[in-house]
Amino acid sequence: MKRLLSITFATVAALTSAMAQDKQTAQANFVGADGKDNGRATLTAAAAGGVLIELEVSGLPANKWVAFHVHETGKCDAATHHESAGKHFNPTKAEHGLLAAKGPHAGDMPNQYVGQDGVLRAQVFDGMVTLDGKENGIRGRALMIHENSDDYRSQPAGDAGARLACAVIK
Ligand SMILES: [Cu+2]
Repeated sequence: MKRLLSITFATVAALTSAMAQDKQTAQANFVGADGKDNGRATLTAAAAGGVLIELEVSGLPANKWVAFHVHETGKCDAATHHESAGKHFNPTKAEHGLLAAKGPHAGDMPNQYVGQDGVLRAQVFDGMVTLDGKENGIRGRALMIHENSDDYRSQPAGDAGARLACAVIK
């Protein structure tokens, strides 16, 4: 009995450690252009690859399509207008744009619509990224919402304008 118990504990410990290393969910808290908290996202990795991103962000321009991307650096500093987050996440060195001939960046996602209340509520699936530690993993990188829509073609970032909300993926 004693031996069985110690095996069970060892198994639980091994499983717990495996789950911590290969966590299939992540969280991200948005920081607005003014440096204040303005929303959050929950990310869930899909078994076949790709990540579902569920988000709610407030204080955005109402009745407008806005660009939504993964940027390469997980640093959201409003004092730099969130330039701290760097360029789009682009591990395959593709061109920018979901509709570009040599695109897209792994961090390119479709524009999202902000309602009358200035709140963006969306569920977006990016099939080009993961939450694991591999080359296309986005944990430790940043989600970004822009002032304007992405034209899906202009280099290097779709002419999407100012960075209004930034969230480090944890
Ligand atoms: Cu962007």
